[in-house]
Amino acid sequence: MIPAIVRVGDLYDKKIYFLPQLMASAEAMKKALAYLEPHLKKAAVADKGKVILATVRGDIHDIGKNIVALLLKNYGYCVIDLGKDVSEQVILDAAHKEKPDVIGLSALMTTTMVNMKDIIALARAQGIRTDFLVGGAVVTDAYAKSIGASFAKDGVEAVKVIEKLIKK
Ligand code: B12
Repeated sequence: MIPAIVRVGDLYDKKIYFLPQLMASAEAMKKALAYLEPHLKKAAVADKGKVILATVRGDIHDIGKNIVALLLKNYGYCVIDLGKDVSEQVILDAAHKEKPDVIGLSALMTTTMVNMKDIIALARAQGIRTDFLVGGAVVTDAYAKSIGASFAKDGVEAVKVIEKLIKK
């Protein structure tokens, strides 16, 4: 499904597809994920650690974040998914309240990935020392490092990185 949706993005880029096709593809992806979820092996208990996930403010792309959430749950993590287009304040309030082991942020647009930097800076200013993990098609390892976060390219890598962060 992922190569197919990436191809949709390419066709949209080339102006062969437009927003309706993009939306129809996203709907198909959501339905397919909902179909798969009950068939995936579930961890018996969510005791490996607590992870907050959110797509940053201004960004409504959540398919990738939802895949990361699904994988983390299957590997035994307690996931608090704040959803998409989430404001800095909501993320920080949740961090204070839930005291997670890791906060995962997703952004799919160059215009919204800059919000990750603000969230981390605000968190540090408020004394939140929690590790941040960032991801999303436009995010790179170099960008993550520059804002003081870890990076994972997909859900499988996210599981590995979070395991390391919690062990350290
Ligand atoms: C589907 C889609 C949509 C859907 C989103 C539906 C939804 N519920 O998510 C809809 C149709 C709503 C949409 C809207 C728009 N979109 Co759009 N969209 C896409 C598309 C085709 C696919 C994104 C996707 O789901 N990929 C599949 C998932 C599985 O991949 P992923 O998100 O990258 O996630 C993986 C990894 O990145 C990682 N990951 C993701 N999040 C996280 C988080 C953490 C913590 C970690 C560790 C890892 C991680 O793991 C995931 C699993 O492997 C992309 C093209 C592309 N190639 O990315 C454009 C794209 C992202 N969209 C784009 C644009 C411009 C828009 C619109 C502005 C269009 C418009 N004119 O209105 C709006 C944005 C509105 C907004 N404010 O957010 C551009 C962004 C350009 C840029 N570089 O900034 C892209 C790149 C298309 C393009 N080529 O121009 N879009």
